[in-house]
Amino acid sequence: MGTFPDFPKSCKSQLCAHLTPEIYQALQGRSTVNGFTIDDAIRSGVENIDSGIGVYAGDLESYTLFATLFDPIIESYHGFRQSDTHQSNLNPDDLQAPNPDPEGEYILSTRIRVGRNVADLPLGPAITKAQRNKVESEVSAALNSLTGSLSGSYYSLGDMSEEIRKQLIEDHFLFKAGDRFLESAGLNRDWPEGRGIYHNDEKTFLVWINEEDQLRIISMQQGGDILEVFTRLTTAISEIEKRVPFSYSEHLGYITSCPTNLGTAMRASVHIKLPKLAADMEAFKAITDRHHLQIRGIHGEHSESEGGIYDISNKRRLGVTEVQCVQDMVDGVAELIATEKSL
Ligand code: ADP
Ligand code: ILO
Repeated sequence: MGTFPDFPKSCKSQLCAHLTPEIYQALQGRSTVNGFTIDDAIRSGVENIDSGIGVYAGDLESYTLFATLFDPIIESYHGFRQSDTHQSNLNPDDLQAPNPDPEGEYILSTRIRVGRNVADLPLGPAITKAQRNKVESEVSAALNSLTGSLSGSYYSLGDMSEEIRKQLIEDHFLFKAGDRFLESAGLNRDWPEGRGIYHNDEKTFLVWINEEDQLRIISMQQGGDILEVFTRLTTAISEIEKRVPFSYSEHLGYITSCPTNLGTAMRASVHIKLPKLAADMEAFKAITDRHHLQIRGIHGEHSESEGGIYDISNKRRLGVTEVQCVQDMVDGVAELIATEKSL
């Protein structure tokens, strides 16, 4: 039996806001079919007091077995209640996305990714080494059967030279190693075995295997043609879904290990240069808040901006469709560019 965590007063995570001694006590002794417990679910937030969220799921069952903790966190982060249902719309025809920067003055690149996990398997925090290796071999084989502009090659992390690995990270194509939030969640076990990246020659279509989620499907390219990036992504998703069954729930949409990614599991972002707006972070934030957008640095989550360049992406992922996620980003980016121009 674990003991109730001793959170410092400064802790601002969703975990410390919602985990009470009563809830913790009631969840003690429970274990999912994959052996995942409440102590496993909260370890990342307990070991990383600066977490924003602080919990991970070990499998689909975690979301119901530990619902007294997960539901209020999901409601608080996504504004999505137990009685709500999620709806998916991956139809590019429904997106209104003329290039917000046709002259190429502000947007350096556009990237849209979704997380996916394989149906009826544990998620990364609870997966065994053998299961993870099987995901790698089956998913990479499925990807290797893609044709046309999606055809490419799979590169396993264990076989990759240090030089190529560093270059791929520097160029924003590959995940970093050693994330302490993932480490505490058990997501880095047996590293680097079972992990890798698939990509086409142009590196406009990429799939990460066995990082935070079993698949991260990514479409990206230089400039601001967001519709082209979304269209490539949706084509890829439907081709992969013909070959790999994804974990999906009517209530929570696509199932991911971190509750922030549930639903669409989509993050649509641009790298955008806004030096004037950046001098007035209050005005900058007022626009991003209005359009439900998040500001990140250019080397991903928990990184800083460099040279007035920011990563701007949708914050909403659950209870909104994929089209709406991208629309939030398109509309917000158009307003950010108009404001930057006026300054
Ligand atoms: P994720 O989007 O997968 O949740 P991160 O925020 O860590 O995770 O970003 C992963 C990588 O993708 C980082 O190298 C980041 O710089 C890169 N990236 C994100 N958005 C863009 C973009 N619009 N253009 C180029 N690279 C991007
Ligand atoms: N567990 C971390 C990260 C949460 C959201 N980001 C990702 C990558 N899922 C935290 O609680 O801050």
